[in-house]
Amino acid sequence: MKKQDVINQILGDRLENLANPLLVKAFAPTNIALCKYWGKRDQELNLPVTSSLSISLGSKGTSTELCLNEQAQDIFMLNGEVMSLSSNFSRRLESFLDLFRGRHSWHFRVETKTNIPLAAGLASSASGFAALVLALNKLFDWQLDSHQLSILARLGSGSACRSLWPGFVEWSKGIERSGMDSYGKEISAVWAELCIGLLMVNENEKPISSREAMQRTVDTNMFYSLWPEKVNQDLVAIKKAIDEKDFLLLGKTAESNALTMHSLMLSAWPPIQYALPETVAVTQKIWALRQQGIAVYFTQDAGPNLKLLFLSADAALIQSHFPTLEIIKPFETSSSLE
Ligand code: 2P0
Repeated sequence: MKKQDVINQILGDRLENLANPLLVKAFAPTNIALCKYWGKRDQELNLPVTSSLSISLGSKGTSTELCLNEQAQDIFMLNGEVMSLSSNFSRRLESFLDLFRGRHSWHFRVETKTNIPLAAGLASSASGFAALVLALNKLFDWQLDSHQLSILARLGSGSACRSLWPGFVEWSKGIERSGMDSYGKEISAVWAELCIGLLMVNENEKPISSREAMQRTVDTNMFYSLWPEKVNQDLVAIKKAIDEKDFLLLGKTAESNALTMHSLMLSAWPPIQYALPETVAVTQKIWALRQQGIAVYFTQDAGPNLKLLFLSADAALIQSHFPTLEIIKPFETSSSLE
């Protein structure tokens, strides 16, 4: 099945809606997976092999302004700069927008502002596609529900389907070939004491995209067949931890899940290693702090940077050990997804 078939199924006649003449705006938070999405059962539709579970980072994310462009080409801006149409950023946006041009062949002006480092494994494409879908929904007045919006966001980037809500979100893998049952769902839980610390090790663009890295893992690693069962167990543990506010269970499970994902990449061929020497040094420091009885854990995505997990009672102590740490309290900011 092609992306356009899914769009047609969701939007039907609404694909021909006239666009709102005004500028519309939308915000979506970035999300960090506590149980990772790593591997697809359908590359065209970004359908995952397993479910995954994330936490959104409050006001950290992407704000997008969208309007029609009168000229016969798109204009893309990122953090105030006009992007070349041949850049990777523009090409990904353009091909996504191709799905929504309808018989009017609309062209768009998209102004994206993000307050997270791009391409540094901080899920900027997730909040970017989620914000764009929210903006399109407003521009064309589609009035889609959140699950339909989540499916559209997934077509841009898999993890984007988890970026439509604050707090914890589970992306159910679904079993249908169309992916109509593969979307994010909010988990209604508040954990005010939970902190995420962003520890930037390196802001350079990653050497290999997560899209390519996950496919290579699936294609070349015989141990990948064990990953779905690992995820099943971790999802149960993380949901229990959220339910019972059991931080040690949450931290241990999230860290183990991330380390398993990275060890699968290391044993793919050619091997993939996102960690830099500084990343390794920080993970060892975290393990040493735990030996001293300090409850701090980490997770790592497709990049060298780490996200630390700890509770607010330990925030000052953790900050003293990692002076450059940016601390986010996901449940403190009421992030508006207008
Ligand atoms: C996640 N990551 O669950 C995992 C963990 C990175 C590491 O989802 O190909 O940009 O667009 O569906 O969503 C990053 O992959 O990949 C990602 P596509 P995506 O957050």
